[in-house]
Amino acid sequence: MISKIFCSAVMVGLLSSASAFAEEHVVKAVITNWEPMITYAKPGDTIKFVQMAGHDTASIDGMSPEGAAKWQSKMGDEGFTVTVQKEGAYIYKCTPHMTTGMVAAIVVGDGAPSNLAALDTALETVPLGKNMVARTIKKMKADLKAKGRIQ
Ligand SMILES: [Cu+2]
Repeated sequence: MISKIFCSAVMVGLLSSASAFAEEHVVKAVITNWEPMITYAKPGDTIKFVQMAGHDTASIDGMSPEGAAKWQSKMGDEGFTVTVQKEGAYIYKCTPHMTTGMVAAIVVGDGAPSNLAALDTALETVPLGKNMVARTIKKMKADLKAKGRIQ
């Protein structure tokens, strides 16, 4: 009886710790695209960027959930890793190839990302490669719709 209660307490402890089940998601730089274009993750998961010769990875201002940390890798930083803690949608770029479409998305958490409206607002202030950011948001929304996560 005592050991059963103890085991239950341990299980609750494990389940409440996001890092205990954190996953690593690999995103590849392929020519001037990110593969996959949309990565689905849970809070606490990591995103690892590979095949980075000639590329960097950087968050875009206003294109992450409220309070999320920004990131900016060095060029060619093989295996650069971002840990996503906040739920919502993140749109990121490769700086040299942003205007040719090297823009992608990370969706963290379940259901509808809470910052979709904020992304649309921030889009107006993107100085370069705005059409490519818009294209990525559109594809992400279509994918979320197909998954039944947004209307
Ligand atoms: Cu690139």
